[in-house]
Amino acid sequence: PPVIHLKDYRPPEFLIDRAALHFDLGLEETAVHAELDLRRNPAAKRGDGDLYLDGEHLELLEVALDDRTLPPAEYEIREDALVVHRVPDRFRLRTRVLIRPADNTALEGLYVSGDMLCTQCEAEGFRRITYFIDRPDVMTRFSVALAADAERFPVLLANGNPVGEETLEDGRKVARWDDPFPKPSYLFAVVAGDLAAVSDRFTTLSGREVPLNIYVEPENTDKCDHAMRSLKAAMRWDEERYGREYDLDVFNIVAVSHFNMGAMENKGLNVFNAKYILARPDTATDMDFAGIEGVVAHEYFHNWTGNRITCRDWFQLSLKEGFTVYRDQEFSADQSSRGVKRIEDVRMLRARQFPEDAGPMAHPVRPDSYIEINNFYTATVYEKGAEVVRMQANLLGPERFRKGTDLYFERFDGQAVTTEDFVRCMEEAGDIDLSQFRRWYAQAGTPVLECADSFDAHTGAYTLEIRQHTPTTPGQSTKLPLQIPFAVGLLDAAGADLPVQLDGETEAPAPGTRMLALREAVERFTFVGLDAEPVPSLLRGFSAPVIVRYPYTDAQLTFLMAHDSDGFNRWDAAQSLSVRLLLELVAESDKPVPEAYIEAVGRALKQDDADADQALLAEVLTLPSESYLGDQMTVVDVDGIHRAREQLAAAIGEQLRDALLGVLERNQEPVEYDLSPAAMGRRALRNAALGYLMRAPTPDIVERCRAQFEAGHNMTDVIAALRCLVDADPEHVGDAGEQALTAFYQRWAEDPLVLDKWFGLQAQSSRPDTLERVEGLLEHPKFTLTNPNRVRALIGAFAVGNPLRFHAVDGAGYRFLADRILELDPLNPQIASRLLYPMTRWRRYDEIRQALIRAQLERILEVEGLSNDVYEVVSKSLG
Ligand code: HT7
Ligand code: ZN
Repeated sequence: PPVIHLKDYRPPEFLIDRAALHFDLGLEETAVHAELDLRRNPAAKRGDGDLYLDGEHLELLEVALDDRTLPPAEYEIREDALVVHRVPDRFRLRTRVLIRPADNTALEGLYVSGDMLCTQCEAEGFRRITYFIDRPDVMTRFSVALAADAERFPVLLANGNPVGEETLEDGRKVARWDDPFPKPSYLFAVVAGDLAAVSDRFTTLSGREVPLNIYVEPENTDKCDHAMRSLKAAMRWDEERYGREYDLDVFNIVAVSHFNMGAMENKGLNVFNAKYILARPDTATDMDFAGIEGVVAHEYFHNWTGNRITCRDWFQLSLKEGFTVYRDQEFSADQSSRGVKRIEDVRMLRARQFPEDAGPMAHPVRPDSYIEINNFYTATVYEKGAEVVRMQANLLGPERFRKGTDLYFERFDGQAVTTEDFVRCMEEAGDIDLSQFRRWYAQAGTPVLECADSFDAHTGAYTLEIRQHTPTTPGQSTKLPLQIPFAVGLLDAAGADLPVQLDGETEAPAPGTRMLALREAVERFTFVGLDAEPVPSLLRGFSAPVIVRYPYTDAQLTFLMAHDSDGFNRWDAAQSLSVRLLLELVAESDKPVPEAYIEAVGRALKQDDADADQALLAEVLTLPSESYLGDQMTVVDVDGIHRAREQLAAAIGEQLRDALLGVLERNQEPVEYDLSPAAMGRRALRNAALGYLMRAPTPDIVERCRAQFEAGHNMTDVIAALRCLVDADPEHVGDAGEQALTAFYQRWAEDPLVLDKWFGLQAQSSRPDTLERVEGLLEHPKFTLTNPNRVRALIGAFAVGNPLRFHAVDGAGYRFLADRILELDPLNPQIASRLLYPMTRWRRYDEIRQALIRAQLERILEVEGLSNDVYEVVSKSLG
């Protein structure tokens, strides 16, 4: 397959100013009639005189130019295009095509989910709906007429504003929609179905009243409150924080059961994976609620960062995604605990983006080539992209950053632009030079900062030396130094912040954090006015997406964990301490857990009082995941990591039993369910404590756990208890795990999103027979390969969430995954390709496992007719 390069970008030869589309909707067959107003692009070079329209899986019925039906000699139908020969400079093109939604298992273009019809056009799905110039720098005014059977499809939605509805004599209904804002085809959407609306209204800053509707299948109307609340909060926040008002007469959201990703920001008609809309306390966990708040806001924020201003080409994807993730992170931080949100975001970045940046699919935030763009909706483009925007926001400070974003919105409204355009606005409004900073967009790999220090007791000078280097990544062997904002604090012996005064400065600043600007490969900073050697607190607040190496002693980490004024670094010190100990336990299987460690955890538990931030405490108490521990090793020791982590958790559970029981007592669930950050924090802390206690379970603890499960007070508590019961050794809990699973299934068999949890929990169990069980579940009547959520819940959860069993040394896990990928690829290449992720990391394992994984990758690559999606990931992984 061809490789597409950023350096080959050329403006489109033709523009489409207006598109009038008429859909005759049916599940089996839909007819699409398109009327396009085209003109030659004055900014583009003249080509061969032909018009090239993208189109795939379309049956062309008719093509007419300026009302003249074209004979076959005047056009050519290719597998992926319609070429109309020798067209004039300005003309109207009409096409009529047939598409088959019910056969569309790829879920791109127009497809069927349950009884409804819906579309997904990003990135290149519109070409499966009609012939078009399907690229984001062609911005078009769309009007749409939808005709369908009025009984089966009473709700007919498209982008923009509704401009009329009528029912015809034959029982069909026609709805017309007009979107006044020119947009790229990837933001196009239609939905048709027998849907129920949950409605509300929002009054914008300028006083316009906008109806808001969330459309769901009728049985789900009682699960939309949280999504609606989140939407209204996001609308208000965008006005207050960025001065951005909503711009259409109505805002519609639709929840869909079959969806490849989280959600889609189609103009005025956001389409969501039901997982990110539907929630009730008894069906959704606190994490689910937080996910909904974040994704609803994210899609809404795209209205300005993505829709009004869009991407020139797909290499600029982070222009909209990085900025919008930054915006949703800040929104969520403002809704609850800023500190905890930062920890969650960094945890996720380290778990997903750092490994990507160190693996065979590593690419810059602005990639320079791809085979299949769907493979580049990555943690690098999204999460690292958000960090790159965050660094600019921090470099400018809030006021200048706002000036920068105002300038960006004013200058580029209605245009398709580049990350370079964004940075230039920041530069101009911030009056700073970002020329070196731009490398963050172009250079892949996670920079490593090696830090060393020395203290001169005579002069009171403390010197910090920082060496930055970025490991090579595929296709990028030389790396240049980056501009890195590096936040530093210095602590005295009592744990208080010292003034961070640079040599040469006459006045000491107030004690606290100092932002250093790293630019060179090696930088030295000397701080003066110190009475004794300080303890450095480095990269406070995670001021840049880098890895810091500094030879902290255990005592220093324990000290930082207790005293650092920076909440993020208190957590990070606790993580580093746990990582270090766990890696020692991996290396030395009979090493006992040191008392000092248990004491440090005990001290953390003592902080659980009325004034404490329980959510933060829960984060501090959470051990690093098995995969994160693997990332810290030269060769991942799958079994050793699991053993060590279980050993440590059991030691905490046994030795701190009373303190943990105290946590359970103090943080009991009140009768009235509450979704406040404080209540969520209490649940997180209590369930963390329960998790430890269940590692060393006595009958009374098991009983408590079972009671929490049976009480069924809310899904957070139910799932936490169920996970403990399923993972516990039957020697301790008998068949309580099985019984609980059965009860859970009976209660929730008809709720797909809750049932996904049931599949996922079993797939993640560390029990030795898990793979057999997962294979059995493939045959379960409720399992299907055609629903991505179900696939992720069973197959994805096993491959990514169960390193112990997936990486079993007999290679059965690898064979299992390769088989599933090959089954899925013809159905849904996007999902097949995403499932490959754990196998792309094969070089991280021992020789036996390397050979086993490689063999499966090679087996996949030999299959004929592989999708571009799977081909690209497998070939790059092996390459
Ligand atoms: N912009 C959306 C990306 C998306 C997507 C991309 C490819 C294939 C299917 C997709 N569904 C959604 C989601 C977002 O970032 O907001
Ligand atoms: Zn997005």
